[in-house]
Amino acid sequence: MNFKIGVTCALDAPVNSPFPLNDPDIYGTADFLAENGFDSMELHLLKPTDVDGPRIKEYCEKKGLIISSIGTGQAYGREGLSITSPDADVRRRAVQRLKDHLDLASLLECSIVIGSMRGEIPKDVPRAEIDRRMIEACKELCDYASKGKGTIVIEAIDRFETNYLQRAEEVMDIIDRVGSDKLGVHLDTYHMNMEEQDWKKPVLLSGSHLHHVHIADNNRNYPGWGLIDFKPFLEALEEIGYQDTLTIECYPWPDGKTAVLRGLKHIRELMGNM
Ligand code: LER
Ligand code: MN
Repeated sequence: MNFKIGVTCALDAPVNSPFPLNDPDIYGTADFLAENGFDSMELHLLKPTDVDGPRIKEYCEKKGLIISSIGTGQAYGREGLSITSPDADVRRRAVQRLKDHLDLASLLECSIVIGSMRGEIPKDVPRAEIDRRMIEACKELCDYASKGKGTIVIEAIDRFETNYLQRAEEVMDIIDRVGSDKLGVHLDTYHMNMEEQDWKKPVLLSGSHLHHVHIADNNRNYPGWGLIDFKPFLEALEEIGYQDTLTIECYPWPDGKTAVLRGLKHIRELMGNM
């Protein structure tokens, strides 16, 4: 068993974000990853113009580093951009920001993550209306993505961050209703640990639609620091023939670099023993 392993990397995210490598010098971050045996990096960006696309593409290619994905959630946290917002203008601006990220993703041949930017279900709005807005936005984004090489994944996120799309089955419902192969499932073991009932079933349910994985322990520290036995999860990934990356998304404890080095070692040991 041998999956590609990467890390979520930010430029200037808030200190306690689950982005263990958080440094404006993205090239230095790429150097660290390449020099320490990682396969990929995920770029967490407020706007795609926060990086020089052609330059980071060339730099990572030279280092043999894959850019797996673009994290987009900062636009929700810092600018309130949600594709299911009650405000049509906010929805429009959120979709446009994701289209801008898709332009970068097309250049980098990677996915964009719809995490927090899917918003949540307000008390006074029926779920069906939020689903309608989500499906409408995803259809527009998949249509836009079909003109390039970028793809889209929807992350299942736990109840303490959102009340919308917390489990694989909910994300799969949206994917089925959008009906585009540009749209996939993104699972995160930290969120799964709170919302799912089994480590294998969500993976098997997602099957060939699973295109991105974040891995962290139950306490959101690096895999190996907490209670989770990742073996059944990794076995399920192998069973579906998962080909994308396992991206470490954890708190920078005791510090970012130590965390991801320990996480890499833990996952590699598990893969080696399976
Ligand atoms: C992003 O990948 C994630 O898992 C969320 O918890 C971030 O808010
Ligand atoms: Mn995640």
